[in-house]
Amino acid sequence: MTFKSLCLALCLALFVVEAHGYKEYVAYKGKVDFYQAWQLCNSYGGHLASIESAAEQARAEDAVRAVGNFAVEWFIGAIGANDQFAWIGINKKATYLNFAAGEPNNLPKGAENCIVIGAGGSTSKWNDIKCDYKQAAGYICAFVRQ
Ligand SMILES: [Ca+2]
Repeated sequence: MTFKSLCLALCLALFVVEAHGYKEYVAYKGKVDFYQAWQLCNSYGGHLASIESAAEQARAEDAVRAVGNFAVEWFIGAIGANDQFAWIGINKKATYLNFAAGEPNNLPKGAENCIVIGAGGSTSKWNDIKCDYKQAAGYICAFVRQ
């Protein structure tokens, strides 16, 4: 194997690991809005949680159960409107969605551009909510492990 092809193989391997890093989720209590939650997760070395599969949803739920429950809301890291959302921490369109029945309703009209897990009947499903909402119990950060 030439040096060039070895280097290419290593770079590709690193890219694959980076692209498919395992996310560890941690929920933090704190009555902060979306923007503060986003900054806090960044300051901890993670990102306000992106959830891209049912498996990741299950791990995010476990993180909440470690410190609280779903009778209250927990911010996760998507912004958007109606059913079009993007994960800000990883710059990806949200394709896995887990909204509660009747959500996202974006009410009052056009005002709900962030997402929380919880509330509304103690479900772990999602609800779109105002980004400056300050009554959430906390927020969930994701830490990508290599
Ligand atoms: Ca809503």
